[in-house]
Amino acid sequence: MITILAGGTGSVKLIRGLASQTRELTVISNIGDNIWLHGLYVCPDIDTVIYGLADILDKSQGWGIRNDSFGFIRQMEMLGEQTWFRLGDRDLATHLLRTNMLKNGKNLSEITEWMRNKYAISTKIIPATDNPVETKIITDIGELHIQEFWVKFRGNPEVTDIVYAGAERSRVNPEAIHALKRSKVIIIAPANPVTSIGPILAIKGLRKELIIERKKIIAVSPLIGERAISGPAIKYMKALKMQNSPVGVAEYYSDFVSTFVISRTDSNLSAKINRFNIKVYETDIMMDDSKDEIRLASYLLKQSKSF
Ligand code: FO1
Repeated sequence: MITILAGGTGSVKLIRGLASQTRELTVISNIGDNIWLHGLYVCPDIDTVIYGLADILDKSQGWGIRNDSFGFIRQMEMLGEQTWFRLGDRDLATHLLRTNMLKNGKNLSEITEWMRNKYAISTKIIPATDNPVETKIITDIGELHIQEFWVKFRGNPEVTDIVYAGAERSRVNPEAIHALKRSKVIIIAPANPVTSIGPILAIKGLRKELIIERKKIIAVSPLIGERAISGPAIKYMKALKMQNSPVGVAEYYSDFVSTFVISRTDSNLSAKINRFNIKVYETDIMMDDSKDEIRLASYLLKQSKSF
């Protein structure tokens, strides 16, 4: 069994690659991006993974459903509502059903399980916690929900800090702990370390469990050189005074990661990462198409045979 800690857009490619190699895959999903909008509970990372595995994801934008229409959001705009977060019409069904189920007493794990069954997905998807945790970006214009910072303000404000509101009160999903214990290999997706993996690590009890399992944990760098493969990782890392390179990511993960996969073009960084008592593998980590996704997934599974 394999478990992967993941965010959304940056992670779904590797998840798809792994899912093509094994039916025994579990995703522990970030929940810090979740947001209440128009009375609906939106879970972008969970939905991106579900849509990605169901092959209905809009791959060009990395979120939402392919060929969706936006009649709802146009009508909301006409009515003077805030429409900076563009919910597609078909995507809306997901948020509506989820919200109704929450109101009827189901928790996020149960709802996610129901959804993946509806889409006949064999990969298990576990929210890291069923409690509310929201990533807040502290900026020069005030505290912003991560979606506000990234989508409404296009990632422009100066970032001074990042907090995971609610994490200290949250309880780790017991199923996540069970998956970590049972897995032969645990993969940290090439996701934003601060806002996709960070909120998962902040949940009480989770990091402690990862430290116990360190020997079987392999992370894939989300950076090539000093550039993120996608998204605003560098901006967040600088705000937290992390070194903005794969070395900084390796250091951030060093208490629970024993193996780190970096781009072949970053081979000059291997020795620095080794100093954190982390083994380094170098390969092509870009995933531009499904062939790349399968290639990287197979590579990770091959390297982890020795765990
Ligand atoms: N990202 C955008 O940049 N603009 C949007 O209008 C937007 C809408 C949206 C709707 C549903 C959904 O699941 C994701 C959506 N995203 C949108 C993506 C999302 O903001 C992030 O990519 C993830 O939270 C990862 O950080």
